[in-house]
Amino acid sequence: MYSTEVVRGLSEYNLTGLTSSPTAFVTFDVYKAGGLFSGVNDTPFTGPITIYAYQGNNLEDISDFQAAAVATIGTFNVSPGSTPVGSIFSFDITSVFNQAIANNWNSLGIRLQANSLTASQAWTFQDFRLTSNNQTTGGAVPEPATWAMMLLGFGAIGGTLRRRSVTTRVRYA
Ligand SMILES: [Ca+2]
Repeated sequence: MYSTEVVRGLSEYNLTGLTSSPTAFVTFDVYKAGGLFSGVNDTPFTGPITIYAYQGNNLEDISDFQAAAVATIGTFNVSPGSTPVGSIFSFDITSVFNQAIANNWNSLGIRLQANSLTASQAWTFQDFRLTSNNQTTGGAVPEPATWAMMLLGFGAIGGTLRRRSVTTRVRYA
């Protein structure tokens, strides 16, 4: 279920000690057209990717994909022929950033999502950073090992759902 909305792009920013800012931007680069693992999510997706903001917890965990979005930051399009590796995307998050500060959040999450992705499609982004008040905060971008664990997590969720639906079918047969 959640694997279909995963683009390899997720970051959370520790807001501790930061104050409201006249400008704030989130920026990231294209790392790869496709996923991180050969044979798994390695087909490039073509279409729009939406950037959502959510309340983070300064940890990379599976709840990052389930957390309710509090705002839509923007949308951009990707296609293998027209989105070269190294392309830089940057979006104004000033209002969302300042709202998070006003709400005393200690973490702001940014999630890239393409709802029409199939299980074999992905894009990989890297070097997420939040820039505000001339200070740059590096995003906690998952390392490949972390992603492997998360993919196992997705598999476990799928397995649970499948088992549940099989049980239901038997009961009503
Ligand atoms: Ca998190």
